[in-house]
Amino acid sequence: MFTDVTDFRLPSSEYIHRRDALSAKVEENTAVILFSGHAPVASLDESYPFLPNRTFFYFCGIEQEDTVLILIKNGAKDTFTSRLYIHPREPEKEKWTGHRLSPEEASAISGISDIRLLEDLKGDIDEILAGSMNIAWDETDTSHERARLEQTLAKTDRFDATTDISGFVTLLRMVKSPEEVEAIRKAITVTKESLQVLEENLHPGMRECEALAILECEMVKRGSLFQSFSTIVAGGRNTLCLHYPTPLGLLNDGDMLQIDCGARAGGYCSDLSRAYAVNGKRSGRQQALWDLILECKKTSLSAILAGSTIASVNDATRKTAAAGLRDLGLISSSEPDALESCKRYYWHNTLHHLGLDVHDVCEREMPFVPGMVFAVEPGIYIPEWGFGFRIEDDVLLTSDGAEYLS
Ligand SMILES: [Mn+2]
Repeated sequence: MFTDVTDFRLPSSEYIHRRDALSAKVEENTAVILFSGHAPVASLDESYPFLPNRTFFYFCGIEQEDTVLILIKNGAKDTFTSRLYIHPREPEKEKWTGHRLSPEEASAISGISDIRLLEDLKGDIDEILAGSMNIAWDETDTSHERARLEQTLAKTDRFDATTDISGFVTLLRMVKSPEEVEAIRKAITVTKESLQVLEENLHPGMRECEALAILECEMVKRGSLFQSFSTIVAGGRNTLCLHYPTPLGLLNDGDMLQIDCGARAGGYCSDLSRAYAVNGKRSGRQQALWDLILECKKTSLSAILAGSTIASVNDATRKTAAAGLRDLGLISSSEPDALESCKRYYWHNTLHHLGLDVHDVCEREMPFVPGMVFAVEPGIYIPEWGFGFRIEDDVLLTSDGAEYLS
């Protein structure tokens, strides 16, 4: 099986639709200004990989540094007049940076016809500020670019007339369109195919880093250059560290191996966790924990319904975990509050939203509605037994309940 996501992206109609949805929410006479940002510096002239600001990306689909999106709503129209500011094509610079988007390419991706050059940005912003327009932006954006705009605004009387769109964008992002679900499905397929290759090659004596290399190789080969998060590969006692950061250990005969990984497609994340017996056969205790986690998963899945909340799914799942841990003798009958005692072994939340971010933006208390996508990951960790694990799958909430995407 080989799923190729090198060219996968959402159609520009998605971005047009999202801008229309935002336009219906902002007041007349507003300019929304969003920045793609810049790759953070790792050290000296070395940078971390670039991931565009997610609010910016959500409204235009552009993945190029230093790009600026301005959406203007004025009295004349219900919808935005949209402009995108990009770097010019510069063959000399592109010897180092690689291909920069041409105006035509930027237009095809975003569905925006008015593509301008960054050199026009300052003058255009001055013009907007000189008028009586309100400024809207994403206040969760920590980029230098937004900080600079903030300084400029502080010198004008426009500063008190700024609007933060991040809350509304969170509500939009929480419910996925069919195109977004398709992107997440693609990302999941890449992850599953990569896990399959690892499973076929797994054997005692292998190092954690070799398992990591197999997974990364398979995901990158399929076109997922940057994963949804740093792949977690942990064997034996290392499974007791949830975000185990140094996968160099040996995978021994009799160990469990925890994998938590996710490829990306079209900017969208997947998030799967698997637990493998390194020698291919689970021991008695490993099987007992496996059965209990699957039992928890069944509870979680049936608790994910329209109207449920993150808290209600957590509570239902913990009840199943507590009962199982009592049966295994890990919570003794003398402990009066099994749910409280369960916290010794059940360390993290059961689920989170999944989308452009792996732990996607959300209103935590908000009741679920169809179209939401979750990663569901019940996990139990037993220090006395020297291991623990989670099994994680991604689901779409439909009007009939949770449907597996993975
Ligand atoms: Mn997860």
